[in-house]
Amino acid sequence: MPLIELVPDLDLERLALEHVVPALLSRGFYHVDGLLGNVAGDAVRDQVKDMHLSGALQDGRLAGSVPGIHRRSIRGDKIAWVSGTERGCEAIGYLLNVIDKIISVCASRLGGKAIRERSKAMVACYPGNGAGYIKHVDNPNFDGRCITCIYYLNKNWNRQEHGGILRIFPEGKSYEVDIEPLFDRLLFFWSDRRNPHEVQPSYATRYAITVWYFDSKERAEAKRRFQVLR
Ligand code: AKG
Repeated sequence: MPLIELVPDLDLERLALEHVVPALLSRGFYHVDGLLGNVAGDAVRDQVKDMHLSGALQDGRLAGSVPGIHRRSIRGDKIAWVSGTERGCEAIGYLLNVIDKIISVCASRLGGKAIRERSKAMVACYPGNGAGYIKHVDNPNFDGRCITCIYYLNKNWNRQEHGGILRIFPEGKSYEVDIEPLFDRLLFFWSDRRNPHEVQPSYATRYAITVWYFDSKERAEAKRRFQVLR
């Protein structure tokens, strides 16, 4: 990995305290641009591109199947799960470390949630063939996922030409929120029914990395009820 300028802990703490926590508590989502800077952002992007080009990404799976409906008309991404410690995933590991630091500062300030663990990272690529992901809720049934964090990796994205917008439909609100999947942008939102969202058809290769942070109590209960997610 090239020498990168590390994001200072103090900046991450300020980001968490001054922006992420208030926005999650009031609106339920927040995004920040320029999280890692160009050098580290490029290193993450290169690793994701390498994974894609080497064939490491596989069709994203559905929680269940609907007879007669093709998977790709529901979700058309290709994905891989990584911990960030794998060879060739060092920059992704650094990104995960940064997100973990932000969430660890937020954790005790989000109204009684106990956020101590997260999923592996889902590296995702929409290949640019018009595939997207229909409107859905990440955690509709108390599976433990509490905060969704998505880091985008796409340079020179033009929504008119490339589509690929993440549209959030905040519960009970009359407006929608459009998030462009722009390079070095990190998005946070509650994973439950407060934030239904969709990925609109994407006409250029669209990369993102997603992690889900768990509420420990809900997760423990979910593990008793369901098969473990990941
Ligand atoms: C999902 O994987 O559940 C998504 O909704 C993807 C969102 C995105 O990539 O913007």
